[in-house]
Amino acid sequence: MDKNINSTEKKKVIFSGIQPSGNLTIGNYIGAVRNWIDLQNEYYCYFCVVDLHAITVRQVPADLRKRTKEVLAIYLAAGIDPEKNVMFVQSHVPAHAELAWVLNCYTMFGELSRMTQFKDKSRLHSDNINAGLFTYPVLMAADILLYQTDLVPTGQDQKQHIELARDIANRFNAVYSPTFVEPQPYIPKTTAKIMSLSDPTKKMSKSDFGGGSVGILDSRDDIIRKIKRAVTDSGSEVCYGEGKDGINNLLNIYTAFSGKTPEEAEKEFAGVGYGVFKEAVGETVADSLKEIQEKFKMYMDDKDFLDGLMEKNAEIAYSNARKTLSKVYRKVGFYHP
Ligand code: ATP
Ligand code: LTN
Repeated sequence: MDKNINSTEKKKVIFSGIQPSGNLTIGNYIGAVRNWIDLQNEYYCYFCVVDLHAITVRQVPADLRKRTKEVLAIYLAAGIDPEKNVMFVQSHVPAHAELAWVLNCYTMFGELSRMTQFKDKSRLHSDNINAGLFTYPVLMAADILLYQTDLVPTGQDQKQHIELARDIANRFNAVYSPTFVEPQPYIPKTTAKIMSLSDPTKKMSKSDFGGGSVGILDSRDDIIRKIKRAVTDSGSEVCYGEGKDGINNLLNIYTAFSGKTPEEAEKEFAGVGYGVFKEAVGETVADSLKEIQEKFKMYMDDKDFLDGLMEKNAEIAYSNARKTLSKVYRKVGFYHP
């Protein structure tokens, strides 16, 4: 692809990212990466590894470094084409942190206090409620607004942050003059929110170490074992229903990986017990992830390719981001001779 954003007919712009804060889960795959694959032909896409966001929670430096590369390799293994998309690492493009500072001054304390992810994470990390955790959504707004993004494909949990990014863009545009495109959330209706296997009322998360998460890179045995142990209710019928959070979640996982409809899945497992159903879900997930895992290994073994890709794409991203940043600096009144 010609990655010069000005050269071809103007495609709409997409931006999305994942934090290298843990092993990517099947929630990240179903809720994010897998949906990106269909978008890459129609849109000008930026797919970012958001390492600046990851340090809002304490990370082991060596693990963060390793995971940053791994997330990029997972993007590639899942089918994101490096020739068609700008795939890069957030901290390689300093414009993200620079714009975030400016936008901090156009974001209200009250707005940030209402963010549910902040409230959840403050509870989870009560010993480290740092300012970065609080202003996390402003950095995310900077990611999005820097590239004049039209659409932001994420899971449902990020909708509130994208709406805030829109409010910040509107505010800035109103104080000065049109500067930013107003981004829209892009949340496919079919995208299920995958819940934790150990507590199906909570979102499956890559920072959950309690066995509630299935990693994209987990071994076949681990996947099957974790799904076998998933918390379910005391009933025995495999069907969607109120109070059946565990089974609802497993059915969602099954339909997401098998491509079957909820009705087809219910029919397939009519009359069988939870044990047989769980076994089938585990095997389906493991089978579907096999190819990604093989490709992942291939990319991880080619360090030069990954490093070169990061470098080249960071340059492209920076050259596009710089245009917005210069505009912003000029509008707020910074003196740059
Ligand atoms: P962390 O546990 O570190 O907070 P996370 O697993 O919630 O991370 P993020 O990096 O915050 O993952 O999210 C990356 C993308 O994956 C986002 O688009 C988010 O909406 C999506 N996503 C994360 N978890 C799920 C889930 N359980 N189901 C569906 N989508 C998800
Ligand atoms: N907060 C997001 C990750 C993220 C993101 C972004 C997603 C950071 N910057 C920009 C879309 C667009 C999350 O998924 N937790």
